[in-house]
Amino acid sequence: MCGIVGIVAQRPVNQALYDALTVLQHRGQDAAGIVTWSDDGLHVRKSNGLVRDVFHQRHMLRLKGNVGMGHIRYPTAGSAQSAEAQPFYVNSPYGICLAHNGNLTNHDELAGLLIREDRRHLSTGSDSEVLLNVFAHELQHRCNGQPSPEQIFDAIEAVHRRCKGGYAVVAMIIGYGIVAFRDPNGIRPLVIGRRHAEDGDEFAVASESVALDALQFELLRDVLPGEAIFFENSGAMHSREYSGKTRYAPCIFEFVYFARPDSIVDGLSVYKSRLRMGEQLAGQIVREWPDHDIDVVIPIPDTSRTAAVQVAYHLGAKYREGFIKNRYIGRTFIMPGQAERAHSVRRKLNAIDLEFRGKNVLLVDDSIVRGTTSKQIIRLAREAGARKVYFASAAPPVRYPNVYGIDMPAASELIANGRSVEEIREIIGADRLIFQDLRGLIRSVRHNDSEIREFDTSCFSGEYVTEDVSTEYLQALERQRSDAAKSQRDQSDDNDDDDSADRVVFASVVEDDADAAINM
Ligand code: PIN
Repeated sequence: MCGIVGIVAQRPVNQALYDALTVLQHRGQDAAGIVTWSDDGLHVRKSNGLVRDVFHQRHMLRLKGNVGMGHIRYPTAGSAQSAEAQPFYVNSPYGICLAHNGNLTNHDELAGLLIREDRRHLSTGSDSEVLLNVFAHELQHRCNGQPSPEQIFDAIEAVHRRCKGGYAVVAMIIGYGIVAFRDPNGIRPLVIGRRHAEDGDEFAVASESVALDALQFELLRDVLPGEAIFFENSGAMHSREYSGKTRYAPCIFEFVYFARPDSIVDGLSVYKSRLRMGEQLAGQIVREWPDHDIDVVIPIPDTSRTAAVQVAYHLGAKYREGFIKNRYIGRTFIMPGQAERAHSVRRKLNAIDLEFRGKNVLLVDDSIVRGTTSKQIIRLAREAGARKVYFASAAPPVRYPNVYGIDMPAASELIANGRSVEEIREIIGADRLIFQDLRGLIRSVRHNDSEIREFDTSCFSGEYVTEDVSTEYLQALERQRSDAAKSQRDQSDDNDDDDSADRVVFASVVEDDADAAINM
């Protein structure tokens, strides 16, 4: 999962971009990058690591200009050591920088066509680089001199026709402005914000509205599925809806886990949807298990808290914070590699024994993906003295891989893939296991007066909204994502010490370059 931001302002944007990326950090901790543009050229800083580690005072001073964009990355597929940090850059037909959140499901086919037919060179395996080159190529066809909003929008329509998958994109056409667009199914989120300045409006686009809050921009609206936005450097905003087929089917997993609770995604409050998930889940527990003997409801921090409060309230049971989380350790779900994951729970969570001793506890989590942490947490609860340990998931079983940009394991590593609830219960060692059903989840997220009628629920249902996800594609993904494949890649890197040392030196040279201003 990744986070993106773009700003066109009347004053320097470096600090604002940094602040926005910091607020979006939960969407990826692997790499960060900012590019800005001022009269003396393009300024770039990008590297692997957290926002606070990537940008130092000297970098910030160099990121001059009133227009710029930023990205934070977590690799979508494969292992953590993937292509370079974003934004990516091409210099034809204009200098264009691009960053994206999502995943192209026809990446391989597009990459082949770009090289063979469009005569564009690709230097990484990243689909953001593919998107950038498709966009640049389509723009090249249409523009001769200053690009007009109409030409830019025509190029984006062509991008939509060629690219399949889920994507939210921000791009900077150097010297002209910032472009943003979203896939025709609106899978990945993207919002527009506005701030009134003394000499005109300032605009921003970002993956989540929390980034706008931090910058004190008002949330104007979501970018519509397939819609394209262009902010001129002067501050003028243009937009065009996609003329092709669209569906409004945002990724439901944003609401389950990824987005921050204080974000409004597609007009829906993430926080309220999680409250409703708890309410629905409690209803389901009462229906399926009317004579339950739950003494206390305990959330597995952090995401599940919002739902767990409502589960307890609607069950009429006590709500207690039984686990304390060390806040200086990364989120388990997005830590690469099974081995690290297996060790991480005790480093991350500690139980308060008195909340468990002699009690029948209901642990609530937002979802069960691999089931590895659930299993360890249930063990922790038993060691803390619980009499019975029940487990409830605010989302249905994750049975299928996500192909639209959420970093999920291979299907074979999802505990619910091909297993019944009873089999999962046995593996994780719970005395009882309850999953929210999909209808309950959809009902929780979809507010009555929302215009959103459907969601991408593929990781629960196996139905992919883009309808192009074939068995062959899923098999290739399985080969790429599986832990076995990852550790094989890790091993071949280890066996290749001289080569990797060269790569490090090369990377540091690139880094120095990346710091510098590129004059146009
Ligand atoms: C983690 C939220 N949440 C916890 C992410 C664990 C699945 N996992 C998905 C549960 S946090 S497992 O609250 O944001 O820190 O099923 O893969 O073991």
